[in-house]
Amino acid sequence: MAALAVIFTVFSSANAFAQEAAAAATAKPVDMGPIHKSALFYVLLFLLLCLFIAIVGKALKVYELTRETQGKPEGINWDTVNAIIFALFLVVGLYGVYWEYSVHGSMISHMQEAASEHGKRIDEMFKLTLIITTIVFILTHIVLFVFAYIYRYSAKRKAYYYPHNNTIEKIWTIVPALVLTLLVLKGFLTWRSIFYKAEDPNNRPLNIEVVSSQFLWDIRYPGADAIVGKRNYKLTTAINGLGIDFNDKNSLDDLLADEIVLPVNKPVRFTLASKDVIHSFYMPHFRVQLNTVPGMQTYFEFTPTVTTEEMRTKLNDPKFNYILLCAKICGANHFNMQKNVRVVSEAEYKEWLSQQAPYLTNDLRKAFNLPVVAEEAAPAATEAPADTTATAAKVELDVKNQLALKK
Ligand SMILES: [Cu+2]
Repeated sequence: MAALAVIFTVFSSANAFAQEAAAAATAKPVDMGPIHKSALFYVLLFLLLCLFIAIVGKALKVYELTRETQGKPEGINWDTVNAIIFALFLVVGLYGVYWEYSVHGSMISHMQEAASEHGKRIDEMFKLTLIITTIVFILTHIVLFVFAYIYRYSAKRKAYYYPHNNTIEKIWTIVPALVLTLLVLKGFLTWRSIFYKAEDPNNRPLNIEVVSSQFLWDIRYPGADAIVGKRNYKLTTAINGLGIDFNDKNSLDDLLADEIVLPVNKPVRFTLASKDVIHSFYMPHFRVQLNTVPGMQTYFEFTPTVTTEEMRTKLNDPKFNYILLCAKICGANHFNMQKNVRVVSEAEYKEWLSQQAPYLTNDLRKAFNLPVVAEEAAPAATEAPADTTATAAKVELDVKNQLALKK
């Protein structure tokens, strides 16, 4: 009864925590509610099963001890019982593998086809590795459990003394080494083909800088010069959150964006950096993932091949959107660290880009001793930064509120 009480206490407090977490989450990309509940339900079921087995075990122990005190021979042959459990475990386990592949395996095809050039190669690697490891997993487990069943203890049989065999040692060293070498080599070549390709002078990549911080992504697009200017963390101030160096001419026309918009079939090169801890730049539909590391820059270049509209038609889902997520648990609001990604035609991209706000405001011009621009000269430009600053301030406030809620 005490054990049951403990189980129920754990269950109810964990459930309360799940509800609290759900309430704290303002933006819920995936509804985790039912999954939490069912996982806890199965944990509870498992603990009850353990309790049941323990009770049966005790009862059997009493039965054995009674027979012993009465001078009768052993009632249950535990070697045979264990051997049968091993065999059953194999059958149930193999069925579990089959079930897992047939039910959850379909999630691989639910994860939409790669929407980038290199993504297909990543998927090939994934499938090849999965096929090889599945075959090895099934064969080794059949051998493991079948041997445990066949060679269980028997009083009629004497164990054969077999201390060493060089041939077997060679086979089980060389075969896995060969298979692993092939997998690693293929992985290495795939990685190389993604990262070290000759640049096409007629189709130079679009440069975009993404800076991560707890719990935001800051996106900077280059202006007409197609180059994103330098950053220097020492220049970080209240009005220059990214520490952009406006002494670098390339920075002057840089633009601040609230979402990532990419022209289709054009290579794009992301320069990644981090302001605080390690985050991970993850765009699952494009098979792109790379850490953003404080103190250094990382790069990922790829070519998106399917527009958002095309993907919506393909999936028959008018609400579908590509997404950028943080794939490194980086703190309390890690789950909320995401951005919308849109892949559009070249014309739509240019139209969108022309509406983005310049990073350089008059306040920043003063700070860097640059000539201040008259207000009426660029009405859109002066209006927009104020707006984005307000949005940024609001997001920051939201995050603080959420942190306060947690406490
Ligand atoms: Cu993060």
